Amino acid sequence: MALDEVLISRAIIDRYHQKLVDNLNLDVAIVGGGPAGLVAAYYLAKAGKKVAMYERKLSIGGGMWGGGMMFNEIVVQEEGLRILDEFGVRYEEYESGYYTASSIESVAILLAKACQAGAVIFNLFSVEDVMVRDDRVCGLVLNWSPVEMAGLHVDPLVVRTKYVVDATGHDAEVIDVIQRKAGFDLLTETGRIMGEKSLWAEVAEQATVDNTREVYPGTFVAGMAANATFGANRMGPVFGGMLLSGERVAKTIIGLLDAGK
Ligand code: 48F
Repeated sequence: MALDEVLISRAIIDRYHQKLVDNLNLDVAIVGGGPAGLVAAYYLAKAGKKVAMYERKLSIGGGMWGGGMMFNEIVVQEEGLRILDEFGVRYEEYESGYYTASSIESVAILLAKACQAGAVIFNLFSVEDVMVRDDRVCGLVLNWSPVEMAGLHVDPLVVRTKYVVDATGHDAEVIDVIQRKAGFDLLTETGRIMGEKSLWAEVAEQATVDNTREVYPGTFVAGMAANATFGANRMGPVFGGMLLSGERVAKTIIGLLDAGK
């Protein structure tokens, strides 16, 4: 069959344009495509919510690909296994209570399941700001990552959303913008980002789940961003807390949306 190069180009442009237009008004916008964001995207989409994810990098998966120090295996503790089971990620017991999974298989399956559940993923997008109305975040300000990387002076575009999930990892970038610009205290003990503490796996893993909450009206934190925001420890390459945090933020927001909030 003859292939028309211009038709190939038009197909890509048309389909992508449609995807952008269809996702200008969201139930939930997730910032960051690491494990916490991917799990959240899956559960939200599975519940029928309109959810889009924005990831700065070309590849989705955040810090999960690299396992621990580029050894591409992750450890998941007992509590996180039901999430691996839900997704169908294979794992093996290493010693009692410690399970390992391929970091490559984990990212690939979390991503595939999130997409197939209906989450729409925009890679190469950087969230540079938020929109705030009546002391509530109601939108994201987006630009191409290459624009950001090149330092080009190009104005952004905007999407409207009922809820935002900051799943940007250690830097809690969305909360950082809110802190700088919104002129309103965060819902933390100090009213500010409290900052991540040093590595302590056991304490950090439970804290990630406990800290998965609303930190500014309309905005939740999940994954490592939750511990950075609420002043808890980092945990290293144990991933149960990340998975459970993604589930928790999704279930909380589904409850709010279903209640018409
Ligand atoms: O860092 P990341 O994997 O976050 P996570 O889901 O998982 C943390 C673990 O990977 C690991 C750990 C495990 O125990 O501590 O670090 O909490 O993924 C965050 C993603 O957000 C993207 C970034 O490129 C990464 O892929 N990101 C960060 N800021 C922005 C962003 C932004 N402003 N706009 C778009 N994407």
